[in-house]
Amino acid sequence: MLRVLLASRNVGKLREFAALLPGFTLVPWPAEAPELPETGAFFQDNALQKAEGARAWWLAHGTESVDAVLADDSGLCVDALWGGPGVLSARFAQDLSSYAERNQRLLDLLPEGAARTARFVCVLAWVPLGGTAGERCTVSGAVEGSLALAHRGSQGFGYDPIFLPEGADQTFGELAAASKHTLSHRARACAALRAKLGA
Ligand code: ITT
Repeated sequence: MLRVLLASRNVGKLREFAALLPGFTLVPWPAEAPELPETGAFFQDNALQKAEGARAWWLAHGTESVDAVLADDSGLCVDALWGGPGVLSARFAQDLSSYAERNQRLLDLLPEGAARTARFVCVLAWVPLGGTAGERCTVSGAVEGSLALAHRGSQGFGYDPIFLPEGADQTFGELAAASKHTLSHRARACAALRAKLGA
């Protein structure tokens, strides 16, 4: 079984990876490890930057052997906001202390009558440390949908309570995790990664 260092501090993502990558042993990013920079303009740049940063740190300080590093850069892209907050999703409305407030601010930014279409995007970067873990690569997944009129549900994390996946009448915040995993951006990216690795 491949041992994979997960270069993320987002506990919502970590919980999802545990469900979405059952054939891998996941090693969490240690509490004492540094914050990983993400200064790129695109999800792909940031995913690779986080994975390479984690790989370099692990080679110098890692306490156990891992076969590869996996990093995730993701976000919510709203058409009426020119794709924002997009790559800046983790940094949007940082002056507010809860996601309920940040979600409300995002809904309030939509001009009246504007299209509510949006999508979640996830790019995964895979960087091997050993010879058995395949090639360095990136894969992506997306799910189309729209913004709900108000925050609904307490499942998931982040922007889940305001995102209605296409064809559904429940937000990701109302859907059980197992249902989110049948169609989410992260589930699709994980499926692409497994296909690429033959795992
Ligand atoms: P790491 O870099 O440590 O992985 P992060 O939270 O900073 O954690 P990102 O830079 O990729 O991660 O930011 C993505 C943000 O987009 C994240 O903080 C959430 O607010 C949001 N997001 C991504 N996937 C999501 C999902 O499945 N459900 C809800 N919100 C999501």
